[in-house]
Amino acid sequence: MITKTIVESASSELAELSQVDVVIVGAGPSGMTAAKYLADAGFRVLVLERKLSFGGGIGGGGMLFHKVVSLREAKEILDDFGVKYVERNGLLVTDASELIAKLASGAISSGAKILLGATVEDVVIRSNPVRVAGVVVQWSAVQIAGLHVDPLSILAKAVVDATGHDAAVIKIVSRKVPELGITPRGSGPMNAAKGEELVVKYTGKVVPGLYATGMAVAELYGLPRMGPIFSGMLLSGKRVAEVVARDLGKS
Ligand code: 48F
Repeated sequence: MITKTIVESASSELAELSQVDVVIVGAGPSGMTAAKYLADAGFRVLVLERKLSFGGGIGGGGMLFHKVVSLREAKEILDDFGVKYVERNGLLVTDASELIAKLASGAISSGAKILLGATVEDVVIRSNPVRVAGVVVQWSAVQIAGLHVDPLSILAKAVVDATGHDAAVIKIVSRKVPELGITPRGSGPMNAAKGEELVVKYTGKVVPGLYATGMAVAELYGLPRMGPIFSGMLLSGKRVAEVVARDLGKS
């Protein structure tokens, strides 16, 4: 009965999730922030995360210290997710574990689905005009084992690369669809203030159907890395949600 219940529940839900409004690749800070705001705006949102846990780089914080910091500009987002913070030296200080838990909880409570252990290894492309129309997903366990198992695809009106320094989706599109003209530059050297500002400014549409948020934006445009400060990731996640919502016809 246990197996029957799991298989029945999962397969009926996976069938529904084979076509959604927005696929977000990566359950780090930018991806989970984007997921909540898009779900709040009424979109069907699926987050695909390669690991068996969410949070991305938050858990590692700054050299494994358990506190992470944000600029005051991210206060409203922390409040929206119910994350507690104290102010110190002009920065908002939160516990890394609380930030991870509440970003995920906020996204899920707003209606986003997060699938763990699912690696995006390719994209679906449609022509006339050429656009990204979905992602190809493989169970991470199959990929790690190096087994030859055909993957499944998920169609979406918008795909958001929230894979951090990997910029995984951007790199796939750059390599496989050269006519879309994407050339990721790799992130630049550390400059926290500039990096925080520019990552939000450059967040948005990359090519038709594909959007970037978080450190994937820095990797694409060669923006400075900013180290263990997370406001840029949260603000970038909110920003990409606004851009996608506008492009898909809700704001
Ligand atoms: O790296 P990550 O936390 O990305 P982010 O939201 O935030 C970056 C910060 O953590 C930090 C920083 C802040 O100042 O510099 O680096 O931009 O989260 C990315 C998530 O994407 C997953 C990965 O496991 C991580 O949880 N991921 C990466 N590639 C894939 C993927 C893939 N191909 N398929 C699915 N998930």
